[in-house]
Amino acid sequence: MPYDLANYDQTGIATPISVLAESEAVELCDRVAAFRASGCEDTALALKTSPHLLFPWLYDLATRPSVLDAVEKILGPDLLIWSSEFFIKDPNDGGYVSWHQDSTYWGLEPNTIATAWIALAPSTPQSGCMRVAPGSHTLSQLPHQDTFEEKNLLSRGQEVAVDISGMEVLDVVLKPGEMSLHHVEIVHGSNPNRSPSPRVGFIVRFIPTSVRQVGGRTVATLVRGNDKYGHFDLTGAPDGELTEKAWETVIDAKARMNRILMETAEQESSHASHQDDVGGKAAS
Ligand SMILES: O=C(O)CCC(=O)C(=O)O
Repeated sequence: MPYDLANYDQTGIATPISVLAESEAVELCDRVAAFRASGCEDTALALKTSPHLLFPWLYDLATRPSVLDAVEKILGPDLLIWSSEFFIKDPNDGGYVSWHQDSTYWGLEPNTIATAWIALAPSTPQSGCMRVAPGSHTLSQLPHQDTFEEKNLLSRGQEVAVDISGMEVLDVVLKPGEMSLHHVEIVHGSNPNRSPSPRVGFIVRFIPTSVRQVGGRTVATLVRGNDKYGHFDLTGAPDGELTEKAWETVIDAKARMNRILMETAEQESSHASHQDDVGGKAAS
């Protein structure tokens, strides 16, 4: 079965989708490299914390008609960007991504959520391209464990706590300027970069305006259509590159999100200890 937009509901992945010329992607990749080499002390934070709200040229990339047209085919006409981030692996830096489902900690409902993975450099098995288990999004939410492993590029090193060795795996090979779209519940991960050049993916998380954040109110960017739900405080394009206002927006969004995630984790652990109590009482 081809992994195209027409089969996305069955496979959970659509790839490759051409969204910009290879030469433009290479130019953008050079801008990312220049920023990384600039000595700015907040480089890592900026590249990980919704950089589409910090750099007008990344906002433009995330909202290109070629990107939004493809996303609209999956999520419908009213689209928000919930977040964006870079996943960069330098040659032989050992960075990898454990098998996981994105849905695990995001607290978004329902699960009509898609990630655009836009390649700014070649993404191949040698450079550690993303790998997905097509169809695994139909398994719903699987249990995960946090490993906090140093080389894992995920913040908690989360990985699925089920044996996935029997699943079919697809290498999502992309040329610079191509993207894939994946479902929030597809099982995916990636190996380290063993090629001589960096693997650079710009990742944009899209939701329809009907999706809501459980446990609190945070920020999203309306990029197509209308928002008749009002589940998020809406932001627009950044007013310049790394401006004070742009940073304020990003830091505020990050703080709100962290608070929600912390409160959700606390509620989950108190629910679990209550269950233990109940279990203990029942057993005694
Ligand atoms: O870039 C990678 O290798 C993994 C990306 C990923 O986990 C994601 O986009 O959700």
